[in-house]
This record gives sequence, C-alpha cells and structure tokens, in this order.
Amino acid sequence: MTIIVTGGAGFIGSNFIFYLLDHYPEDRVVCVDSLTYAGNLSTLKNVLDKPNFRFVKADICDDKAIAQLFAEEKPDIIVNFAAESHVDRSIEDPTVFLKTNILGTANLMDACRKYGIQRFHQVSTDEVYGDLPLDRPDLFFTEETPIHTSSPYSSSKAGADLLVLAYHRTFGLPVSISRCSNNYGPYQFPEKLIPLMIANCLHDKPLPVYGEGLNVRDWLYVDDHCRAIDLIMRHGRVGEVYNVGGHNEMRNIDIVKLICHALDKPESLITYVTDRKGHDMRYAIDPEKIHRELGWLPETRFEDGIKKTIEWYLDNREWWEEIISGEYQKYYEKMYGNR
Ligand code: NAD
Ligand code: TDX
Repeated sequence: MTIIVTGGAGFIGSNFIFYLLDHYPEDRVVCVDSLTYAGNLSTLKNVLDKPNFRFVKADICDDKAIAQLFAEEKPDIIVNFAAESHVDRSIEDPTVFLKTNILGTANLMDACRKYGIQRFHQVSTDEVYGDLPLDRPDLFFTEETPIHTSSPYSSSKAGADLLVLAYHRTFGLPVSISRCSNNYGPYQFPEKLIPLMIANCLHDKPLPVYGEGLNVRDWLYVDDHCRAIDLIMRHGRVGEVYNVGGHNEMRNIDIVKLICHALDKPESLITYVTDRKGHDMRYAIDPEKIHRELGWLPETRFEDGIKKTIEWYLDNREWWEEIISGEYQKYYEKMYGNR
C-alpha cells in the first residue's frame, strides 16, 4: 500500500509518518510538504533514508506537481494534514489560509478523482464547531453539532470539510474526516501554547496569557491522534466524520502554571496580555462514535503526556532554538511586542 501524507514536515504529520513507518514497515509512505515556516525537514531526518519513504517538496495547490506525483506513485490512501494551522496568523492575514486549506484540499481531491484512490482522509479540527459556554459543562461537540466557526482559520477548515463531503456525494469520492481537539507532543511549532510557554520559561521570558487565561481546551497527546487517524483511514466508514478527543479539558492558565512548576520557574513570569479577537471559550469533544465503531480510546494520560513533552523540549533544544532564532523573532515581536 502507498500512502501519501501531506504536511508531513509539520507537527502532527511528522508524528503520523513515524507512526506509519513503525507500525506498517511493508507500506510505502510519501510525504508532500511545501516547507512553509511551519515545516521542517530536520524533523524527518531519521526517516529520510528509509527505502519505503520518500519526501517531495511540493505545494498541495500546485496541480501539475500533484498530478505528476499521483502518476508516479499511484497512491492508495491520501491523508491531508497540510494546512495553515495557527489561529493568530489567520487573524493577521486570512488569504493564505483560504488558498492552502480550501483550494489545496480541492486540488488534492481532483487528483484523487482523476487517478482513483481507496481513501482520501481529511484531518480537520474541533474548531469547526465554534465554541461552548463555560457555564454548560454538560455540553460536548458531537458529529451532529452544527458548523459554526469563529476565526478565518476555522472557517477555512470548515470550508474544506464541506467540500470533502460534497466530493463524496457528488463524485462518489471515498472520503473520511476526523475532527480532533488540541494536540500536544514532540515537534510542535513553538508558536502554539504549550511549546511557546516551555520555550519562554527556559529563556526566563514573560509568559503571555491571553485575556484571563480561563479559556478551556481539550488536550490530546499526538500519538493518540495518529492512532485514531490510522484506524479511520483503514476501517472507518466512507463519507463519515469522526470526532477525536480524550475528555481532558484544561484552562489555559492551569496549563501555564503546570509548565512553570515543572520547569521550576516562578509564576511571576505569567503576563496577562490583550485577548485574541473572537477567542473561542471552550472546546470539548464527545468521542463516543470513534470508540463505539472503531474501539479507539486515548492511551496517554495528560500527566504522562505533558511530562514526556516537556522532557522532549529539554532534550531537543537545538530543534526549537534553531526555529525561534530566525524569522520567528519578527513574528514574535509583531504578535507580542505591544500586546
Ligand atoms: P503545522 O502547522 O505544524 O504543520 C503544517 C504543515 O503543512 C507544515 O509542514 C507546512 O509546511 C505544511 N504546509 C502548509 N501549507 C502547505 C501547502 N500549501 N502545501 C504543502 N504543504 C503545506 O500543523 P499541525 O499542528 O501539525 O496540524 C496538521 C493538521 O491537523 C492541520 O490540518 C490542522 O488543521 C489539523 N489539526 C491540528 C490540531 C492541533 O492541535 N495542532 C488539532 C486538530 C487538527
Ligand atoms: O501565547 C499564547 N497565549 C495564549 O493564552 C498562545 C499562542 C495561545 N494562548 C491561548 C489561546 C488558546 O485559548 O492558548 C489556547 C491554545 O492556543 P493555540 O495553541 O494557538 O491553539 P488553538 O487556538 O486552541 O488551536 C489549536 O487547536 C486546534 C491548533 O493551533 C489548531 O491548528 C487546531 O485546529
């Protein structure tokens, strides 16, 4: 079986590639990534030489490059992780989000239609459901919750989801969609909450908490997400959406305090800054469907996952120090300079 993984030089895509190569040595894995600011070839350095792995630098919006790749590889499964993924950047400039997340997805599916595939799996997000109020802890996102987005990022992901379902109904394309909650783990780009706080702690820099830090996210260790996607793309029903989450809701401020304590840094580093525009209050997934149909349950408890993650950032300083020493400095100044 040949599996194309788009966005495989990013956080979740790279972890997914390691998962596939570990669990299915007989499969061929082809990574397609345009190496935007968020993509790092160094992340894949330990697998680049494997005979059943190929890296192709290409943009998912580039129809010629994608057509050539499909003709060469004749893939069985496409898993689409490639996306602009950071909400704050989408608020600064939505354009590239619409291009990659919507048009890129359509371009991949057009190639799938032309060449024929067994499955196109779209990696989506719980953010397409909008948010839940803090005073209704009984409410959760199910697959039937209406799409109700807040940011240009989540709107672009929702647009892609609708297109994926339309390609199934109109053209009979064998698709599936997963909508996962917030991931954490190794190789997450330091613009996201957990790695940003770890990096700032280690540099004794202020820890910028948006608003009052009361927003709630439902955190899942990245390996558990990878296992869920693998199950869905092989055994999930065609045309279906599966929510993925581990019932692990935490307030941002509690995560930041936990990281401070784990790294033996004072809470006085915490700085409350101007809130994100349109900031979603609470995400919470009901993962009953994937449990019932595919037997999936999360395996990593948050206490263990966050410990492993902090240790990974301590042991792999060169990976993220390299990233934050470059263009990222300008990004950080722009986003946090006068906040
Ligand atoms: P990421 O930003 O770390 O990685 C994205 C990757 O896609 C990068 O390697 C980048 O170079 C590549 N890419 C971007 N535009 C491209 C293009 N036009 N052509 C080819 N490659 C391109 O993102 P992530 O956090 O790993 O998220 C991966 C996917 O999972 C995204 O679709 C995201 O919406 C979804 N998701 C993420 C989370 C989370 O918590 N991080 C949760 C749920 C769903
Ligand atoms: O500096 C910060 N301070 C802060 O308080 C950052 C970067 C974030 N936050 C808050 C905003 C959110 O409430 O922390 C929470 C998590 O923020 P992000 O890491 O930016 O993630 P989020 O906006 O929740 O979106 C993530 O989960 C869903 C991913 O980035 C998306 O790609 C995924 O779809």
